[in-house]
Amino acid sequence: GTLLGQFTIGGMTCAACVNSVEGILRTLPGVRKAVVALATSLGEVEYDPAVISKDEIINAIEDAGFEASLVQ
Ligand code: 9UX
Repeated sequence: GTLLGQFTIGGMTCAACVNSVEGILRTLPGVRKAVVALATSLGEVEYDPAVISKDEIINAIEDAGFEASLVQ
């Protein structure tokens, strides 16, 4: 199955940041879809919980130099 995770992402100040975060998310194993919005600092990620966890998704965002926290 696939779950939807919503994350608040801090530190994005331009469209290139958004592309960077989306690119990182889309390379992660288990991530099926990732959409990041600059205006709301929100990222929506469809992922397979058998492959990757919410914490691993957050860690990947933070490793790239942004802040991330779980919305739900
Ligand atoms: Mo450009 Mo966006 O260095 O933070 S990618 S401002």
